[in-house]
Amino acid sequence: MSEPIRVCVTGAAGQIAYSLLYMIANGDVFGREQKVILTLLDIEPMMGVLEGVVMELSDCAFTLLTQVIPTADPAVAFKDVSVAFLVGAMPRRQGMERKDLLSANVKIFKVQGEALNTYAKKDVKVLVVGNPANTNALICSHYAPTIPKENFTAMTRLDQNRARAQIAQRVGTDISNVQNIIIWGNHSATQFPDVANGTANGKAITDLVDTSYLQSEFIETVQKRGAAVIAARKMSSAMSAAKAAADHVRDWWLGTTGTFVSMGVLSDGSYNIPKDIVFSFPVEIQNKQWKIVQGLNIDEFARGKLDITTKELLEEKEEAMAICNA
Ligand code: NAX
Repeated sequence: MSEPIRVCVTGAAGQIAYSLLYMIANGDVFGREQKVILTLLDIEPMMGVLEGVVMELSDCAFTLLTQVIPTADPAVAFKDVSVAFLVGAMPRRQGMERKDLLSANVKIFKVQGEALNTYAKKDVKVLVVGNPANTNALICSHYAPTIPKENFTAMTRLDQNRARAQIAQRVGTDISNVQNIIIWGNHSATQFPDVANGTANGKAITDLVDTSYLQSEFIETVQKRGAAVIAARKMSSAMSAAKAAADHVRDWWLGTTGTFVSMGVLSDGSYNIPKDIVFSFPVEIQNKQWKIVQGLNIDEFARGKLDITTKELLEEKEEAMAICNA
């Protein structure tokens, strides 16, 4: 059994954290041999609720959970952390413009970037879940200049998992037989779920499923899945978002084997995506380092989709920077 690592979850009194904390403490993310100290950050008014979460974590009697530290102070939450799940963000309220949401959340991620820069370990791995996740990750990294830029990632794994499940159902096979579906771009309705390199039961998905479905209904179903869950549940995706966050960080920590996964990472210009936006690419991971999968074919249809999501990310970046510099 190795020394415990410090892991921070923000938005710890919220819905996603409620499922995510269980998975981390149970060994589903860092393995069954890795002890963890959990630091739980939320805002001051939520400290009472957070106390209840701490009680439940205690009552689960997790053998890998060494200590739990609830706090409203980022300096305490980020102190010496090896991994940070940045889940906490301002939810979109009725009547709120997209711009207002961006403004509120960009400010949160600026503060948290600065705090990570000061208090976290220099090799901290950061996953941003809170929306707009890609742009929040960019801002967070911008304000944490002493931490390598590749250590900031945004979550598109939920979109990948949704896409994989849709194809498994369509083909009539188990999820485990479906591989290498890619989410390109922003975690938003402009994302491009792409099966061009994907396989089901070892065969090309494009040979098994008709193109008209793949180029329309499939893409829209994945893009709008979050809204469909809200319409049915009256609350946003939480269990599936937590599972995706756990999948993302587990693969980052323990590596991938022979298949690729999608992560929002800082673009290096691969696939002609402009540099310096956080864009979801297919990646492979070894020794806790991700690498963008190279050499995949991008046809005219795909290029059109990549252009749309790129444009949105460039606009978000410009708005976010203006807010930060105001
Ligand atoms: P909840 O509203 O249940 O929880 C959010 C928690 O964050 C609250 O407890 C709130 O007090 C806390 N919080 C707010 N500001 C904070 C701050 N400055 N520091 C620390 N904590 C703070 O939302 P939940 O359903 O858990 O969703 C959290 C975020 O995930 C939202 O931004 C949501 O849009 C985003 N999502 C992102 C997904 C992705 O795939 N990237 C999918 C799921 C989810 O929609």
